[in-house]
Amino acid sequence: MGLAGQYHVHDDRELSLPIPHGEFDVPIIYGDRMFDKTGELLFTSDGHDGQFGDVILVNGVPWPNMKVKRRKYRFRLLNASVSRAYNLSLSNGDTFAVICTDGGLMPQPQFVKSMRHIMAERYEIVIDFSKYQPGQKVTLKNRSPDNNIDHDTTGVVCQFVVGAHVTDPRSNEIPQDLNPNMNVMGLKESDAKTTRLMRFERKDGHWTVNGQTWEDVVNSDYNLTVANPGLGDVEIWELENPGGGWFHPVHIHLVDFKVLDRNGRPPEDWEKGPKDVVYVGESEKVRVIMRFENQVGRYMMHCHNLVHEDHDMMVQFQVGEGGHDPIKADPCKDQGKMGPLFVVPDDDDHGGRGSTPGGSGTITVPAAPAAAAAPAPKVNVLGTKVKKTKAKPKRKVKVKRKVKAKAKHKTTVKRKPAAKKKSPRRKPASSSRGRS
Ligand SMILES: [Cu+2]
Repeated sequence: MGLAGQYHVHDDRELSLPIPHGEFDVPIIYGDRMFDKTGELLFTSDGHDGQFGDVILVNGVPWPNMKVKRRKYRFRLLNASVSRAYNLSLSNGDTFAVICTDGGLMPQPQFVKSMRHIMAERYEIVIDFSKYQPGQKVTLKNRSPDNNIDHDTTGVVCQFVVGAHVTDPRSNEIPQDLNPNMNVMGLKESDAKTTRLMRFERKDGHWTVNGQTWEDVVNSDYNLTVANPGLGDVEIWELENPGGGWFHPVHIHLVDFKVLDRNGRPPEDWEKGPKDVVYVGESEKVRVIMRFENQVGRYMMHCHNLVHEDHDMMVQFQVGEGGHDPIKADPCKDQGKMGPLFVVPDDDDHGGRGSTPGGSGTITVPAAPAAAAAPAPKVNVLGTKVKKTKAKPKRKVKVKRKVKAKAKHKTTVKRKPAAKKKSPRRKPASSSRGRS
């Protein structure tokens, strides 16, 4: 399920802005999880499509309340879900400001009523609670974007309870100009030397990028690459998802990029800042522009749906010539002395080898041969049914997993695809950096 944290990077520009700082600058790491009746985490990847839990944890707490003062607050949002995308809005329908994207402050703030937030994206938003009365409650809601499995508990993220008025006017503004550094955001199409197509596609049960998987990279002794831009080159990459019932959060390492357009339309308002993860929805082609600077060497690009990524939707590109070998430059030492990283529990109630996630359907996971006698466990979890916002035919997904030493089972899942919805929009020098 991974660990998630935030490093906050400040610079003089950001510290000089009158935006909320200190106690009014609050990290929010949130995501969905699934638990059994004993509170153990559960995991099932739904035929390698993804993991969709029914409990929303915010900084480790399910659906918390936060007392806020009547002033502006800045929230550093990180979606740490394995597979879930959110469409965030305030319960009263009010506008909030987006001031920062993955790579730092946007040039100008963007005022939105809602915004899509996919896995690993970082945004900083400012909510003005001075508009509300003491005691008033404001909920951060989630209207689910396409291709999620929803539960009737996943429509709410957390709640704010407004407290006393504050008289100190410092760090309580949203300036019109946030970031004069236009290194990334100043790039123009005409700066690009090369345009490359990167196709994110499921082929024969494998998650691939231009037909490649990370297994292919490993089998090439880490020499296989999808691109080799020269150091300092500007390139446009067309990130394409031909469809199939899923979206891909595409994450490019090393550089920040600017989103040029999505199927020819301008980027959403909240995407108008330096980024390194971008939503590529069904049947979408998203064009991004970037300069390959600072380092030579091999860097990764992958889908940030961790289930897609772990089933090999990851490739690498080489910038310039040479550079440190990411695999061999500093090999792990004394491996022979290391114990196992973790021990897989024998207890079927806790193993996550099969469950009924949120009551969303029946998942039958025949056990691996060695444990053939053990029936698939039935586990009660919090939450209830899958809820669909628009009637669509049920889709039966039947996936034969790739035979690997570790996973030798077949999963059959009935699930409904998510309803189509339009997502709304948003725009910042420093930020919450948290690449993986
Ligand atoms: Cu993906």
